[in-house]
Amino acid sequence: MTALPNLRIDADRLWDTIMETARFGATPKGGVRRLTLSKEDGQVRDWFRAACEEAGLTVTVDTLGNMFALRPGQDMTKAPLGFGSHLDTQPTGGKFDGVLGTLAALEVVRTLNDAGIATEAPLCVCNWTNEEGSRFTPALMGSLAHVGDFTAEDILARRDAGVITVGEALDAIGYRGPATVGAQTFSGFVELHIEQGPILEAEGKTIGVVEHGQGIVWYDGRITGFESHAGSTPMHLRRDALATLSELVLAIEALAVQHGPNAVGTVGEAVIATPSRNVIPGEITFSTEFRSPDAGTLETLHQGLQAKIAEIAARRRVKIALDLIWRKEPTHFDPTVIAAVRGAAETLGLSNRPMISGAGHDAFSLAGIVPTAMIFVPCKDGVSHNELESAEKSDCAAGADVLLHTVLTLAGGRPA
Ligand code: HGY
Ligand code: MN
Ligand code: MN
Repeated sequence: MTALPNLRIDADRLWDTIMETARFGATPKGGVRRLTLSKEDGQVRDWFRAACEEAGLTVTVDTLGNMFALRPGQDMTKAPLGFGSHLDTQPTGGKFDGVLGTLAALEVVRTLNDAGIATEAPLCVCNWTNEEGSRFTPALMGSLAHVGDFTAEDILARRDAGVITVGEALDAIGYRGPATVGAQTFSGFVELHIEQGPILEAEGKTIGVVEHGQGIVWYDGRITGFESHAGSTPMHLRRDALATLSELVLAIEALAVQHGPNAVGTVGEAVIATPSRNVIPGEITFSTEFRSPDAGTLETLHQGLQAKIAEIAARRRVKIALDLIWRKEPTHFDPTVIAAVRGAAETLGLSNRPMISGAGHDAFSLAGIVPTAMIFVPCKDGVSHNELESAEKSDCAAGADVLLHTVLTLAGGRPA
């Protein structure tokens, strides 16, 4: 129980900020296309910086564009409590993925300011660069570099499909900041996020108390067959890269189903090198991923994929190269922070249940270095990474109230 049980965020103000930022990259279908380090990302970052400074926060930006907005505490010898999320979106993204957690953190600060409340520990509102991993790999890029999983030099040199580097993209929007990656310290980290799945809505629960996160393995693949005439090449002589990928996609799906329900597998990208309607595809690049909350299952899926690739490649007389480009072991969040989240939900009289996160989040990165946990709220039909993504205003406010009281518990808040 915090010392201020009746304190609540301003639900209208939070909702208005979510709707206001949705215009940066707004799509005709009502979604948001705001790829990391794009012009639209630069616009929302500028908006976010101005809003943080207007709330009295001191904003610093590191080499990879991670944004940290600091609110002083009464004891400045303490490391700040971090909270926030990301503002970049998928190509067919929505208004809430990442945005809710980042703007709810700003709303918490605005609420504390309005109420004249000081916290013992300083607070740090975060906007992490490239959580989505769609334009540049890996996902969770800025926060993973922050915790040391990748060097800033490695990340700066990564290229998108248009061969622009992260460094060039940062410079194009003015967000290659002066601060050293990883220099910002935290006493802990809390992230509010829409569930991006169907459980809370189906059970009529308002709050997910997230205790674990799935492990994730990402691969880049290349299939090399042989281009030849679509009309004159007999079926038994073909080395068809697209037919090979089609078989591999179904094999990946079958592996995930076989190891379900705690396993998922996806092929999200496939590019025929030189497509032509009357040429048998000779070369295809693709990406694929597996996820599971169980490390052993991830390894089984990995081995199963290797075996399938060897069998299909031999039978179809093609070459299949697969590079494991990113592996994040399953995340276990911190019991103290989990208890603070659950306690806040109970204080607020909000229905809640423990959860495992299917999606990846920056909190997965931070959990490797400081006590961390997450708060989920429902989204409509569990849909996300889709322009239809939607959430209820009341649920967004409830999640932000849980974030507020979790912060008060962890950072020690009292009337100034
Ligand atoms: O891939 C993920 O889980 C996250 O949405 N980037
Ligand atoms: Mn997200
Ligand atoms: Mn996402």
